[in-house]
Amino acid sequence: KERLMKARQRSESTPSTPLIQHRLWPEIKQVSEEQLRYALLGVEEGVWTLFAQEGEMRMYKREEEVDGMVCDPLKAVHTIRGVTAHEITHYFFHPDYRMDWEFTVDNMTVLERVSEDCIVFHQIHKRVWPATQRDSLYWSHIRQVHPPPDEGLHDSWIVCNQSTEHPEAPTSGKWLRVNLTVCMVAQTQIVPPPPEGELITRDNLQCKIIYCSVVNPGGWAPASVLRAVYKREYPRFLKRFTQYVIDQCQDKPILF
Ligand code: 6CM
Repeated sequence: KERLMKARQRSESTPSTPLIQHRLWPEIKQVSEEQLRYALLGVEEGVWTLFAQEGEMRMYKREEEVDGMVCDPLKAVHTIRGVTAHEITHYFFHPDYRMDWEFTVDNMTVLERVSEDCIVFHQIHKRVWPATQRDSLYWSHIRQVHPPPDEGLHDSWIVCNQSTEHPEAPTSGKWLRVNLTVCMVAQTQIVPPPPEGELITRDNLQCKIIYCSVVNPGGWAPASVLRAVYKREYPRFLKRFTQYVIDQCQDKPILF
């Protein structure tokens, strides 16, 4: 039974064939694996500063500037109940739901559907006065984490977003293009386990979430305004997004 389960997990975490054959695959593989390692590293004291905390949610940042532009790495950890890692990453990845929870975006376009597990997006972000409006162009990849997770975890999934280029959306004079590296790692725990012989219900699900982001604003933006916007918007985003997934899932069968 154990061997069968391992084989199933191995095949589920294999990227799709169209993705492996795509020009972006070597980069997607390398960045996603690197992001997963980075997300799981934790938040070392003295390196990361806690800037927001509410319930189980903790948000940390490191203040960093590149060529005078604020590029503060952000790491957030959260635990929610009643949903699985697959459900969390499914709603984060799929374009159908993006505009339901993503309030910092004015417009989203799917530029290329590479495969069921990879999409190239173009987004126009809401303008923040007095700065120029920004856009972003990135590939987004979803996968179950392989090898299977540690003891105590049922399964783990990741979505990784990374800036890229695409002939259908060259940079224009209209927007400044941000450069982003974002990942969301989610891990299902069965807590408390159901009584012997009973099926798992949503009352037995707990999901640990790690969200990491590094955004280069791509051109001049006042540092104090940018940091104030991030301090307000990132906690808003994570609270809104996780509540959205809980609401979407409550009356649906569990998606493992
Ligand atoms: O990860 C998040 N959303 C994903 C889907 O949209 C995706 C997008 C990341 C965008 C990252 C932020 C771009 C910020 C652009 C505005 C810069 C304003 C500069 C002017 C300031 C004076 O990964 C959730 C992103 C939540 C962001 C708060």
